[in-house]
Amino acid sequence: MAKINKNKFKQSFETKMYSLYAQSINDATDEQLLNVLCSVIKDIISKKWVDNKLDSQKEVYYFSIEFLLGRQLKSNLLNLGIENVVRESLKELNIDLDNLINAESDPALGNGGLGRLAACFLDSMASLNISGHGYGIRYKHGLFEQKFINGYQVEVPDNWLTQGGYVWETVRPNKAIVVKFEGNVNLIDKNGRLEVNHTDYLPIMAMPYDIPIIGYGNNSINTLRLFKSEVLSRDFGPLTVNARNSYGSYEDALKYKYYAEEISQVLYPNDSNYAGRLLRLKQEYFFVSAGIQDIIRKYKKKKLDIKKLNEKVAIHINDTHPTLCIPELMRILLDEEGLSWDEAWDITINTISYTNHTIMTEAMERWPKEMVKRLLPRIYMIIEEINKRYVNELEERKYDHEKIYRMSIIDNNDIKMANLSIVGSHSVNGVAKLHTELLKKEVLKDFYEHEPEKFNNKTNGIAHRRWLISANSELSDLITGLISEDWKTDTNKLKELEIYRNNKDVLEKIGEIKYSNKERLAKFIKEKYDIDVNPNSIFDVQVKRLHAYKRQLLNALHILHLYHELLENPNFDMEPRTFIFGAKAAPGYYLAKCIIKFINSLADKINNDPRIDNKIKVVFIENYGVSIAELIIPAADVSEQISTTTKEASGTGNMKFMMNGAITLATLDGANIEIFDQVGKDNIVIFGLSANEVLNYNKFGGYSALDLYNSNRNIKRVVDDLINGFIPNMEKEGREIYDSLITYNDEYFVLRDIENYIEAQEKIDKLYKNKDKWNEMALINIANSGVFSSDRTIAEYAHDIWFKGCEGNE
Ligand code: GL4
Repeated sequence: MAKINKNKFKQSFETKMYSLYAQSINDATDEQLLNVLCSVIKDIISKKWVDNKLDSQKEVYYFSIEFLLGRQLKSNLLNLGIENVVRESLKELNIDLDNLINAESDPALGNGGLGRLAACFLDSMASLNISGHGYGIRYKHGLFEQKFINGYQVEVPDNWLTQGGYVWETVRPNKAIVVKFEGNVNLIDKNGRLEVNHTDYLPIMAMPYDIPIIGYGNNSINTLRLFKSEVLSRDFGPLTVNARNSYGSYEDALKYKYYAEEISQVLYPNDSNYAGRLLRLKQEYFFVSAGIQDIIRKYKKKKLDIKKLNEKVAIHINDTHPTLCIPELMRILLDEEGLSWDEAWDITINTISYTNHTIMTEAMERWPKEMVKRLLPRIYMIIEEINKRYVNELEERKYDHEKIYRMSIIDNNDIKMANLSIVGSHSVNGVAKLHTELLKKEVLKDFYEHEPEKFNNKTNGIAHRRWLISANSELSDLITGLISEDWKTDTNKLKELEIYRNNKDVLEKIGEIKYSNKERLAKFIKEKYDIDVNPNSIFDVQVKRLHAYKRQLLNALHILHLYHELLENPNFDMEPRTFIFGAKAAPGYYLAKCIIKFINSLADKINNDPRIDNKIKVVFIENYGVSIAELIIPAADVSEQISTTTKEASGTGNMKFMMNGAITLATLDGANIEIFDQVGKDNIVIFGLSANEVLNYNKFGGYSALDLYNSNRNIKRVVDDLINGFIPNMEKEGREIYDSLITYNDEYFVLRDIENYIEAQEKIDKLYKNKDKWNEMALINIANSGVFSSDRTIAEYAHDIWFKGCEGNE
């Protein structure tokens, strides 16, 4: 832990204010105060933020095209153990720390679960003393800001680098790297050795921006290195002798500048959906090549033997976006280090490991051969060779042609990135038990049968420091008071809470904390949207990306059903409910946008209908992201995890809610299954089709949404409301949703699961009526959430994948 005293801190703060802004504290804006504070903290950690690891320790490099960090100040203070001293010192200077915490921009360099997971993993690697670093892209614009105008989603560009930079970053021009695009490649035979001559390429500079990743209470500081793309500075002259002359004319120079800067300009806003655009491919190769070159340069500086790379370096690829790590590492080992194919291949496979995050075909990356060939000529050659050798290996096994075609890396048109990832790595993992089983038995069956030893499961986890200690400090303090502080570094200890399951005082306290978190959220909703919500109502929350498979539509149709029940029978017995949504839709995803409009129109109608006596309120919170999640999740009573079974690989929001004492209402999908296993059937509410039922429908058909609609009154009533004007201002959108359900036979089984979902919701209603019982369920959930800390996940990655066979490295 960092040691600071108040006087010294205040002095440093004042000095820094003068040196940065030449003004006094009294005249400073919150942004300036924040800058000063972060700068002082950076000074405190700077000495430790050098590579002080022993040379003998293996390093892990986590490549991810997204890192959804969230604000850093609070979590840095927590991890350094200096929040209280800093708070008090600032108070003496008349500054409120919370204002500065809220003034920090929220780097939204990710879409959803996949990017947030990468951020949680960084936190856990540092906290577990693993020398583990991230590589990614410093997007100028992160995920768009969402606004609602007349209930429609409107996207506004994100501007997280408002003041030209980010408070936590340090730019390192001396470590910039050249990445080569396009051009011609000639192989020249030099006395039996092939020399590779890449000419006329476009050199792009990858400028590293480093962000410190601070471990919890252990003095360990790792690095997240994000690359910004720029035109080449003149210093690189000798390194780029064969480069295209991009400065030939004024026009050429402008074109070149545009080409270079475009690469790190904006994050693709798709979650679980493959964009397939040339620019995206450029982004992928850009950060992969820069990262791999960086690793090799560092490694060689230590004068280590390149043939032993995998003993000192582990490279992990977060889904297939960084899969070009495989041919890029091969390229360097072959062309620059002069190794033979077999030597290079052995090192590559043993260094690289891969996580698959989805089984949905629309998310599986495939790059057109021609595109890759033109943009990355040498990389294409290497992939072709990998494929050729792999197909030979499969033919030797006498597999049939169809199977070989399925398993090949290149087919008639495309390069299949998942296949390349599996073939070029030593470990392939899924992100929850069911997901890994589906990979092994369905989606990647051929590969599993071919090389079963590569496959393993690593159920996701979350940074409990951010999502419990920091976001819900009252609950965290209560826990510490009951079972001591040890749970903060060993979340399995949360289990000890179970002895309080019948302790009325403790249960009441849990209820009180939840209530005060709900009040805090209600206040926010009132201020922002002028909607009155009752903290005594059930806060029923679904926050995540908007996607048909996540079934926000099911939730909304159920609300509509309840509304009808209330209208038909004003004495209908139900606990008051506040349904809270938060979700961004990909800008090009029309159905998702229609669902947003539907929910907003429904909210408008219900919230303003005096007949139902405030029994239901619907609030769609704009611009869902990490910061607002920290306010919403601690206030939830019910956690909606209602994806079509088999579709949600894991989910991680589900874990955050559980850890904060919400009751999960879920299908047996993704990690919901493991939550069920932890808490037992009495402390979770389950509904819906099983995985096998969904798989069978998908394989053999037999589902008719129209039949259900015709035979079930409840279903007919809510589906008709989509198009009969009952909910105003959504004619077109209602029709679109109606068609997805009826005309296109309800791909995600919304209508098939709705009756079951209504019953499950009735069960929630009944359970909530008994407050002691409800709080006991909350306690059991908290007590059994320890396994979902990303510390556990990372310890497993380290033990089973990254450090396997390395003694004394963990
Ligand atoms: C995702 C999955 O959809 C999600 O279930 C999972 O929790 C997350 C992290 O493993 O990865 N896959 C893609 S693609 N986006 C995701 O959020």
